[in-house]
Amino acid sequence: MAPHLPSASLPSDFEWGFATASYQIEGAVAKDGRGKSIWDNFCHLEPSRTKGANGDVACDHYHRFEEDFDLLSKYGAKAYRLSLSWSRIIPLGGRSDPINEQGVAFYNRLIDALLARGIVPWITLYHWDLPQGIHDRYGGWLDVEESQLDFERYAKVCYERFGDRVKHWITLNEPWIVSIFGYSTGGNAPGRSSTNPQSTEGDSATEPWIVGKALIMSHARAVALYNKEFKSLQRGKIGISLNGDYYEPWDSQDEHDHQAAERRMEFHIGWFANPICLAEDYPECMRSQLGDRLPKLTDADLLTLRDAEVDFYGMNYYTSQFARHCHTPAPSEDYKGNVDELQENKQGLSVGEPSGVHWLRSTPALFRKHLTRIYRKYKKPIYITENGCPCPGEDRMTVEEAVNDIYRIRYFQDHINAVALSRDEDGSDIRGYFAWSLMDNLEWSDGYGVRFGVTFTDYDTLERTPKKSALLLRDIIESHMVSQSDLAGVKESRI
Ligand code: PNW
Repeated sequence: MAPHLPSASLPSDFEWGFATASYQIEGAVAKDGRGKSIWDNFCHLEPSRTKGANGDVACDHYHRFEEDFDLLSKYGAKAYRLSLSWSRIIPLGGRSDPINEQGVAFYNRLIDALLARGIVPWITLYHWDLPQGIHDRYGGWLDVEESQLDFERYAKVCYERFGDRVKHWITLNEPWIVSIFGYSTGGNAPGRSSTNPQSTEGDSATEPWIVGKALIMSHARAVALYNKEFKSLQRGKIGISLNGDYYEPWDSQDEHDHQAAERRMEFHIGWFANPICLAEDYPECMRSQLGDRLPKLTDADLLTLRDAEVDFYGMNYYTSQFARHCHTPAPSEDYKGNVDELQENKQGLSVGEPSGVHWLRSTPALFRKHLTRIYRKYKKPIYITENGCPCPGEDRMTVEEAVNDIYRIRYFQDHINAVALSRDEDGSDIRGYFAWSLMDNLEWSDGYGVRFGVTFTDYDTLERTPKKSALLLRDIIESHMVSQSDLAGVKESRI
């Protein structure tokens, strides 16, 4: 049988590796002077809103990072995306609060251990773990002015302390999830909501939009600072990671559903990408639906955004859905842009094969459409900063069963092929791919049941066991790194 030749290519300098986030893996929450974050408190609420789980120990990565980085080497990773815990570095979070040298030393150890193995560190400054100190002081992200000054100073400390060795920065992870899950549905910390019976405080009609502006401007200040004071010396690159599904019309014959699909993506991505990538106002459809609930971006804000040009668009992608227009959304759901989201279309066709978590079905063909749409709209080089899945039934599997993760292998193959196709056939500039995640970890409000890792974590013994996909990702990616002339031959023979 002829060897399988992929239909599209990736360049030999394509960046790839695995991703994690501090609170999901580190544990050691009270060690070496770390301050509390809003996730520490949220995970200890009674009754539990995280299936009884918390990050007190998590994967104990704090004490086991050498072993974990040996796994990265074994898997052949070129790069590794990690996040910093703000409250390890500045325990109370604020711009006049003291720096915790032991926290800085921990991240220096991580960075040096990666570099010693020849692995490129990609650092996310904020992956959801806001210092509790500034939440208590002024409401955290609810205070647009205060929070951006504190985030800017935190970013500055990180550039000063780590920027000699770190050349890839991501300001924020998924501001959409931070705003909507944290302040509209209340499913994530700090759990504020006026539509969630478990929440005691919040206003879902206004708070998420205020928080969105605080995140946009915090990002902008951190990038503007890097571009002005650090870039020429440190020669690094900086961007942001945005999540967002691709949407197809539920009824392909209905023009309203076509508009609903586009509007849904504007509410998901344009909300952040218009100001951040284009230095423009929010999408028009948001302004017309939300009116004054959406805080204005002033001329001064837009000037700061202009000084905050990003080097890349970090894309977190997991799944896609169908969009159906609706005229009277429940107030708890108007953040979707007056759109119903469905996993089957009008004909009953599923958007993709179900995974081990209800919200995720495997949708590689729509991933290609998504990549191409984002590249054409925002015109930035794209790095996929998260992509992955749990296998069906994996939450109930033994380690022996879980390591045979055929669904995940197929998911990676199909999604990486979509990356290569969007590059080759549609001309998108896509430069890297990070699989989520290096190991099973605390899946936020889903606790430890949902397993996204390529490494199995035994939460009793903390033993790690590589799954098959961990060892195959390199082959999957390298199989696309055929020489251009080979590929031309393949294409020729198809004609
Ligand atoms: C991302 N959704 O969050 C986060 O960046 C990770 O920390 C997380 O572990 C990973 O995806 C897997 O969930 C998301 O419901 C959470 O569409 C939920 C959704 C999307 C992304």
